[in-house]
Amino acid sequence: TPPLQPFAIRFGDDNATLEPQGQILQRRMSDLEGLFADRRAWEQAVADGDPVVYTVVSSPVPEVSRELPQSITTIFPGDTGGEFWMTKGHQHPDPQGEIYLGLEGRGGLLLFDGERAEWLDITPGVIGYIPPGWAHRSVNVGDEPYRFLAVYPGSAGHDYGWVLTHGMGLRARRAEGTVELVPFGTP
Ligand code: M6P
Ligand code: ZN
Repeated sequence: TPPLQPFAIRFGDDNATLEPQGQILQRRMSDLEGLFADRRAWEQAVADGDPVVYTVVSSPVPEVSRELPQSITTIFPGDTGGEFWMTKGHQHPDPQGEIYLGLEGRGGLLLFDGERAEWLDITPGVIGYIPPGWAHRSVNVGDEPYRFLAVYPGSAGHDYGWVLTHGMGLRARRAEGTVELVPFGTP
């Protein structure tokens, strides 16, 4: 594929979309099997209407080598068994960095390199830096949608199996109006 030509990409209404727009991905509760600590609560949420937990709207920049794709992720507010709604989380098979820019709401960026776990608070105007080799998961810790812009190398890829095998080091739980980070437990 030849490189794209230069073009402008704009934030749409409510910072929810990118224009022009490429793919839209919707992840429902049923797509998040094995990720929440409380499997019963997860099964119940799937049975109770299988809500959309997050969406990912991408610009038309493709995920290919040398290009720099972007996407806006919106995680809706909620918790399952006390664990805040979150993305699946992934490693980059080709270890490369990524940035997340907070746009709306209150979120957290959980990072795990297999040994060390880190938590970054992400609010509008904050950039979270994801170094090469760190798995990453986003969490909505507020009561409104949490949105962030991601920018990442097109050849980085997405490895979801790594998180199922290694876990993410910590879990983010709702606790009396605040966030409690607890040890992950057995993945
Ligand atoms: C961000 C980026 C995307 C990712 C999305 C959802 O927008 O990191 O590459 O796909 O978040 O996260 P996940 O792939 O873990 O479901
Ligand atoms: Zn990534």
